[in-house]
Amino acid sequence: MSECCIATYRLYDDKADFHKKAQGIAVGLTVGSWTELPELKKEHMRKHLGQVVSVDVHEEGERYADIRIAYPDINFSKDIASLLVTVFGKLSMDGRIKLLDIEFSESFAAAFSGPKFGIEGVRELLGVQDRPLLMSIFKSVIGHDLPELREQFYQQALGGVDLIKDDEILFENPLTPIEARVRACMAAAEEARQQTGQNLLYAANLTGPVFKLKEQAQRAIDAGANALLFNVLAYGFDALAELAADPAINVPIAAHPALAGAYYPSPCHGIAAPLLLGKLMRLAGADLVLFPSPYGSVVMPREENLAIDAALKSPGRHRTSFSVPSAGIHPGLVPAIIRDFGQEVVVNAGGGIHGHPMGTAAGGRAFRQAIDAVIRGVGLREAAQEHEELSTAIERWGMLE
Ligand code: 1AE
Repeated sequence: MSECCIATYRLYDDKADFHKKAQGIAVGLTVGSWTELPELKKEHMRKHLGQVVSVDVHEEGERYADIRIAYPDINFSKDIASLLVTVFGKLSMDGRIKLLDIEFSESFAAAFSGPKFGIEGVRELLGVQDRPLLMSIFKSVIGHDLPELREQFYQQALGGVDLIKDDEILFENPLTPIEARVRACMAAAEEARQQTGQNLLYAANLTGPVFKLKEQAQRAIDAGANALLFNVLAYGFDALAELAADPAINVPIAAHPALAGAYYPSPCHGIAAPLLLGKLMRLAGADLVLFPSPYGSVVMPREENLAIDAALKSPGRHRTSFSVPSAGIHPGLVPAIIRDFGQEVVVNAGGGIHGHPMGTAAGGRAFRQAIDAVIRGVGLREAAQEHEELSTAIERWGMLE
């Protein structure tokens, strides 16, 4: 058989013949009909025909089957839209079925350049090798003018964060258009660097009409942006892939998971999180991928988090991407984050930094103190005895023991 991408589905049904269903999908999503074709036509269509690879039926509890189907590469072009429409286009609306995984063929994967920087490249840009990174999120961005955003940025930078990202809901607006915002924030970054000695990446939110994204990215980069934030699922994976493959867009891209909840949480519909936020994000070229953690305000089960992390970091053709477990993160969660994700992780917080009772800069310092304590093998409570910022954060938000 020629090169194929293999899709795995979980299909729920009380009484269906799953083998027959699988055959129906393999034929229906490729040549459309098979048995009715005359022999000559069959021969001609054979190279396009989907093949059932396996059917694994589970009868205990709710009845379901995990079905694997191979789709010949010659049926679709080498872009993520064609692949997804082939394997789960109409099928996504046809009963209780969830797309769990796709194994990309060698030549399909080879059509994508993947992350331009990856974990290694981002670390190199920052000059930080020996600890998890810390990212902070602008909070309260709408309605603020440039001096207000600049001050907010400066305070975050003073706290010792490695990356600062725009809030994903900050779009082009007359008060803080992207070029002016980037100039103001990068000037604040330089001012803070004089005090902290620390490099910093600012991920400006890339927004606007889809066909103008590259132009917009270029303007941000020309203004000094050294990273970008991108709402990948709103624009589509191929928009990210185009940006990541463009040599002129020579900065890391952080993928925001906005809209992901419309795809992954149901057990019997949608696209599984490890595929959506792991495999596909890495293939499309995200250097950093945000997703809800198991412990914060918006949560995702721990096993799904770990499977995303594995998809982003496992050895493979493309550079690895940073996991950025997010939403409701505070310093008391740092031990759990490092336990689950190891050192190759970005600790990311908005409210957990700006909401610190001693202010935004202290919020950043509390996180850095927590990270340093965990790396040194010191308990947070013990470290908190030496650091007022950390002890105040633990008093405010507690800690996961
Ligand atoms: C899963 C995305 C998290 C995010 O974008 C965000 O803004 C989090 O903010 P906090 O840390 O919950 O305030």
